[in-house]
Formats: sequence, structure tokens, C-alpha cells
Amino acid sequence: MRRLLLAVAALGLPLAVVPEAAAATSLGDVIPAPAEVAPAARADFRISPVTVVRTGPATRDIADRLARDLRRVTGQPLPVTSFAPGPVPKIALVLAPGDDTIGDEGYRLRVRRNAVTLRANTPAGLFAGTQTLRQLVRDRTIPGGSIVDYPRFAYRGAMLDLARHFHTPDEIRRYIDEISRFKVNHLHLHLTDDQGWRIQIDSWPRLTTVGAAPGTGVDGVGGGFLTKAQYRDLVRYAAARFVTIVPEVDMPGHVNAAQVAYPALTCDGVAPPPRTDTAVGYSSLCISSETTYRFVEDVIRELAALTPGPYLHIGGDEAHATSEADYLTFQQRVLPLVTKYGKTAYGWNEIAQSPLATNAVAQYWNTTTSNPTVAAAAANGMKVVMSPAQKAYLDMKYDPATPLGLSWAGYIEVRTAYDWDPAGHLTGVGEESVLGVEAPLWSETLRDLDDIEFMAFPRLAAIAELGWSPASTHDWESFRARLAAYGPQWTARGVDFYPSPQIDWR
Ligand code: TNX
Repeated sequence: MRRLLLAVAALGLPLAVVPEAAAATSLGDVIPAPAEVAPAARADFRISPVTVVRTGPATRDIADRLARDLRRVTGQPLPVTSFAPGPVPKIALVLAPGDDTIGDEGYRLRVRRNAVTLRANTPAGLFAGTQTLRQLVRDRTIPGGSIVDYPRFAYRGAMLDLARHFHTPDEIRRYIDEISRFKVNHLHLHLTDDQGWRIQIDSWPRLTTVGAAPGTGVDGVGGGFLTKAQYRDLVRYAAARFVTIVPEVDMPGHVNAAQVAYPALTCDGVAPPPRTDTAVGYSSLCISSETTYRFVEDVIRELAALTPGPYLHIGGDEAHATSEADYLTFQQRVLPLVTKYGKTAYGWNEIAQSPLATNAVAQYWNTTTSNPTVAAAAANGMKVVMSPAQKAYLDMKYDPATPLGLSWAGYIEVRTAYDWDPAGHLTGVGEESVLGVEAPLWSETLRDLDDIEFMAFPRLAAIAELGWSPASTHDWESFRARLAAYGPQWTARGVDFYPSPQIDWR
């Protein structure tokens, strides 16, 4: 603010014209940036002891969650009710289908002095709107005006790696809480890798009794897995926040933990030693063995049964111990299995080599901005989720001094994470092929929730904005100002975010 006043003074303008946007609270002060914002003067809404939250029975959960959140920050009672006569000051959540502009996840927000009205076609849209509202409340006040908002891309994701170090259901829930505030709507769980297997599979029980035993994890630290009951619980918890869980079982590489548990998954039948190092690309399922496909089908069937969402991720990355011909043979068998169990196959961008991948979704993680194989598959209908490692990998260090993380794809400060266009990044993969963006967080160096938060925030906010906001709103100066304004919210919730020197934190 002081800097702005100085700038205004330098221009010789009277101080009275200091734009609204520079104030502590402004209607556009939201991450991700809304599509359209129209502030209105003298229309601020003040939350008082008599304010109510009004909604219908179908969206009671959303209203309850909003009220709980706002009570915490305003200290006001904010009862939730289905009936509030005209003059009662209210925040109304209205389900009103038929608004084509805002689609399945968008909302309209109108703030006047006596009422705040949030309208959407769907509960998902109302939930998104409540996240906007939540960010706008400061000192019990919501700035006046209106917002029309809807996402640029359908898929906005985050990924957690449970294999290198296990993360507990509590930690995963906390992460879901935080990512859903930025309208991220998918959480991809990387459930298996060379070091550990983290999901109960009834037909192959040693995957977890052996593959998730104490000491399974990088540096021999870790152990643990999600039971099916815990997994279903997470699916429900996420769904209540409009987040879809995407399960990943990585194959044909990254399977050492499975082979330790079941030596029959190797070609020579000999169990490999357990691995606690961070090397990649050394393990492969035995492509010529029918046991492999029995295993894969069992796992896919059990995982699909746990998954209400459309996507099932089958990995497919860094299969350096699988020949190219074997890789294609494997995908030719496995991609149809995902379809057989009613899911859309999702895999790392290597799956684009398979002719069957045109019905799948590929997650682009490579650091090159040209990949003819991916572009050709996209031209044939394959959808792409953009996670270029040098931009979107939350496990990369911010700079050389970052105590956690890796640096093989470079250092990623906040601006680097923000300054790219998901539909302009990869040659031949434009807006129509891009399903969305995802920010993966690999766990080789991360153990607890503080570690996760330190690497994810603030960069996850940048990736979330790229996924939601129209390209026309993309502006680093605007983003860094909104991020600075968001910092106190993380602090208040005890989120251990990285205080990037690129941001003038309040
Ligand atoms: C590469 S990215 C991997 C992971 C590692 C990650 C570390 C990808 C699809 N595979 O196995 O954990 O780098 O940044």
C-alpha cells in the first residue's frame, strides 16, 4: 500500500483516486482469479449477530461448512436456516439450474448491503462460490458487487505420493481441506512404487503385509497403508468437498515392492531385495507371464470398485527396465482392462506410445515443450493433463537453499510455477486437448504434513489458478498481491507455507 501511495504521489494524482483494488479487501481479491468481477460502491455486506445463512435441504452440508468457517473468522453465530424473511440480513445459497454461462462448477455471487446471494446450477458450483466468499471476508465485511465465475479446465488436480513415505488419512484430509479452497477438484494418490505398496488388495494380501510393513519407505522410514475402509472414507470426505480421488497403481515399472511381496511377478521367480533408495527405472513386471495379467486385473478390479470417479491411473512412467516392444504389449493388454471395469485409463505421458491411448488421458510430466508422440495421440483424441515437471512439480526445491525436495527439473520459485500457459506449453497440444492441470508432490524427501505444506504452498495456489482462471486474467503482479493477502489465512490455520521472497507478505 505504501508503495502504491508513493507511486500515486509521484504521478501527481490526488490521493482520492487510489483505486479500490489496492484496498485491503477488494471483491477481486480471490485465488483463483474469478472470470468476471464488478465491484459496487457502498454495497459492502457486514456480518452481524443477526446474519443467517439460508439454503435448501439439498445444499445444507455446503452451508454448514461455510457457516462453520465464517464463525471461526468472524465470531458471529451465523445460524443455518431454510427460511429467512425478506429483511433478515442473510447469505443465501441458491441452487438454480439452467444458467449456461456458469456450467457445472461455476457460480454467481452478488453482494449488497442487506444480502449476499450465491447462485449455481449444481452443488459443486455453490461449493466453489463458498470458497470465494470465504476468501473475501475480512473484518466481518464482504466487499459489494458481483462475480460471475466458472473454470477454464474441467480437471484441476493435486497429487500426493504415499509410496516413498506413507501419509496418514488425517494428513490426506488436511491436504484435501487446503487444496479444495483453491477449487482443485481432483486428488491423485500415487499408491504404489518401488519402496512401498499403500492400498489394501484382498486378492493379493502380501502387497500390504509385506509391501507396507514398517521400514517400507525411503531411508527405511515409513510403513503403513490405506485399508479399503479408510480409502472409502477418504473418497467420501473428498466428495463432500467436491474433490474426486484418482487412484494410481504404477506399472509396469516402479513395482519392486510388489515383487518383494510376490516373487511370481518377476520373470525368474526370485524376490528382489526391498528398496529404500530413490533410484528409478530398474523394476519391471514380467510382460510374458500370464500371472502378471491376473495380478493386474485383480488390482484394477478391486481399485475400480473403490472408485466412484471416472479415472483410474495406471502409471506407466520410467519403464526403463521394460523393452519398448514389451511396453506396448503390456499397454495393449492393460488399457482395455481399465475400460472393462468401467473406468477411463489415465497414465503418465509414456502411455501415449500405445495406439490404444487415444481413449485415455495422459499426464504430461516431461520437461521438453515438444513431444511428437503426445501431440500425435492428442490429435487422435487423447486428452492431456499438464504437469510439466519444471513448472508444476511441487517436490522441486524453490531455490538451492530449500531444505526439502529435489532439483532434477530445476528450481521452482512461485513465479516460475505461475508463469506458463497449460494450453500453450506443449507444441500441438492446445486448449481442446487439455483436460486440465495437476501439481504432483513426490515424497522422497517429505515425511510429515509440515513438509507437505511447505512444498505445496504457495505454489499449489499458482497451479490452481492456471487450471481455473481464464487466460485473460493471468497477471503476475495481480497474483502476487492476492497471494500476499492470502498469507494470513494460512497462518491462522497453522499451514506451514513457504514465505517466498517474491511476495510482499502482510
Ligand atoms: C520422476 S515424474 C518420477 C517419480 C519421482 C519424481 C521425483 C514421474 C512420472 N516419475 O518416480 O518420484 O521424478 O521428482
